[in-house]
Amino acid sequence: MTITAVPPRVGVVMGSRSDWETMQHAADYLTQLGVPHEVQVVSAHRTPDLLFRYADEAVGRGIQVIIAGAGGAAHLPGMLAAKTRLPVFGVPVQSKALNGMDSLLSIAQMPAGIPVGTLAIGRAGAVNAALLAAAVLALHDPELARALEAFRDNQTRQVLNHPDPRA
Ligand code: RP5
Repeated sequence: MTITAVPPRVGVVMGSRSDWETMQHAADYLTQLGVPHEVQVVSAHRTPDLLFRYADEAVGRGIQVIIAGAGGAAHLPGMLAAKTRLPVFGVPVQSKALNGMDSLLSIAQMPAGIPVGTLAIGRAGAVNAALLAAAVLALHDPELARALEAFRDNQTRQVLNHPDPRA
């Protein structure tokens, strides 16, 4: 039997291996929802040519959404967005020096014309980037839409079934 690898629909990229601790949460949620994705370190500063190549080739390889995490002077999401028409969701990684405020402002403050959808700093942003990417893909994917609805129903049930915070 031939096993055919499912081509990735979401690209999860990050500026450094050190971002993985945060970005693994995006990959985990995509896996939970059954969204085929790839994970790669692409640094705007250390590997600018790779960044350009990744952005240039993404559409042709079938990538539909890019999630990009970076910290500090976080150029990666904005530069990717400048080079591809794909939706780019930026995750500000919590930096040591400024607690991620630098990352947040670097990613959020894009000049008009090149949008980056900016999420919260850290784990919440990584999780929500995955959920937002899934929501975009679910517009034309009924199976994924059902998976997303089931995830949300389950999340609601968890809260309603455990109302006492001490228990
Ligand atoms: C950014 O610099 C990366 O996204 C990372 O958050 C930060 C620090 O990178 P390392 O020095 O840990 O590789 O480009």
